[in-house]
Amino acid sequence: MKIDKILVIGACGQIGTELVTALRSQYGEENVIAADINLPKPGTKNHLCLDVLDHEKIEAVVKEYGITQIYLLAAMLSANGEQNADAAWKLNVQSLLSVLKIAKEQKLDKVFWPSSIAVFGPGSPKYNCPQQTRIEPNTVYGISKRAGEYWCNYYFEKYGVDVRSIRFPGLISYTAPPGGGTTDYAVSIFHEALENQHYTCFLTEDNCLPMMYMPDAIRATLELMNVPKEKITIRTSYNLAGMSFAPCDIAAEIKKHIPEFKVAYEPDYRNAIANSWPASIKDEQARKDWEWKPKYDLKSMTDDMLQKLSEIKGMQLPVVEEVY
Ligand code: AKB
Repeated sequence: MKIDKILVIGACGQIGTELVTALRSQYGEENVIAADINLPKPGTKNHLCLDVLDHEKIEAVVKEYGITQIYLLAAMLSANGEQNADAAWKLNVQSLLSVLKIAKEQKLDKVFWPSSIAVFGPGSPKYNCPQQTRIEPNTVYGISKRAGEYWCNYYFEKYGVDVRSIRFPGLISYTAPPGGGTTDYAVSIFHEALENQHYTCFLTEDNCLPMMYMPDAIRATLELMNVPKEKITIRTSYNLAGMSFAPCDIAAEIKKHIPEFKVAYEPDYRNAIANSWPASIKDEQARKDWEWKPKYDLKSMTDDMLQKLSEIKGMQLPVVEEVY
């Protein structure tokens, strides 16, 4: 029987940190190689230092370890991308082209590559944005993700590379921080609420965005990668919905646990990026093709985030009496 050998590139990032753990429980620790440009935490097993722009090195790793699947997670997100356009384009697109080429030449079984709701632009429907619609991104990150989606489709159509992709909303997690995105506020707000009972938000209070709790995002990735090939009808990238909220909604939810919590609003350039994206997403194709269904909503995500983060920080959440 053929053994699946998995390479996760960008393993120390927000998705990678949790995905590596999930993949290791599915495939076994020895069969999942975590690779990142950053050094791992001491004691981490099966970790390689790897620059995703080093095509020869990735190819050598694939051959040496007999890799059958690659999860390519390294990317520069929307906010940082606007400040470093050339570097963002190079990192986001060249790395994908490199992996797709290796997948074709080394006949890999599968590739996973995350896209984003950032592919949508001001011309896309604001609410319940569907899979197929006007898609005209106006950020470097969004353009790179849209180009990447077409490259995935191209390698599937032309060379049969089984590459699968999800357009992730903003991701919220307590294990690793996000790095340089527009939706990062939805993670920072929890840390600041617990530590300082105050947060200054870089979006306006009503700027609503699609979001998802990391356990749902990890489950979605594993489900998509495990579904039989024939069931996949989208070879660009699947819309995926979790929940939608604005800063004032999440602030109100946190206040239920930390009544003294206050938020100030000082919108910056990231507010315009958020304005160009849909407020909510319709994911009917993912629900149809691989029976996708999110588990977490704003309330259950907030309860869990505050619980887990206060444990990590060694803090006690105040006991708030419910008023009936
Ligand atoms: C970002 O804010 O750039 C990312 C994303 C929506 O892909 N979290």
